[in-house]
Amino acid sequence: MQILRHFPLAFLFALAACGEPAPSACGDEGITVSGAWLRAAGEGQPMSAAYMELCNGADAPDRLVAARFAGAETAEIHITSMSDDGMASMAPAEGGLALAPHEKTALAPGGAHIMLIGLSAPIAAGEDATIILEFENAEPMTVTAKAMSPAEAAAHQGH
Ligand SMILES: [Cu+2]
Repeated sequence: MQILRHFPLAFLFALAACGEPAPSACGDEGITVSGAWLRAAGEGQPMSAAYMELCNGADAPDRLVAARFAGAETAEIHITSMSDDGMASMAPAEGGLALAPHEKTALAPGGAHIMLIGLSAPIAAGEDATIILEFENAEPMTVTAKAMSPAEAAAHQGH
């Protein structure tokens, strides 16, 4: 089944590139994650958000469908959108987040993020958090995200 599903896509890529293998920014090892971080959270703060870049090195589309963090009651994949009057709001991503083949998908402030809801303990800046990502096709993946203070997060967004 895998071969039948992948062959026509690989064939199309080969045609499009005149026989050259399709260039991939993601390697050929399925999904890779880079630059994972999350917002540090103080005492009594109920929520945090995690960000990262996902790259789908496979020839088939995939989806980030769920995330888990042991230090939170629940984790949701959220999309931020801007209304016509400039108000930002966020909502769970219906059906997860699409990961196009051989493309980077960024979870970043102002856009998609993993909302960590119901924190059981503060998250100190510099602390490592372990987040598990679940995909429609790929195997679950464990990611280490570094907690950043508000100042560090603001500087990080600037580059
Ligand atoms: Cu959110």
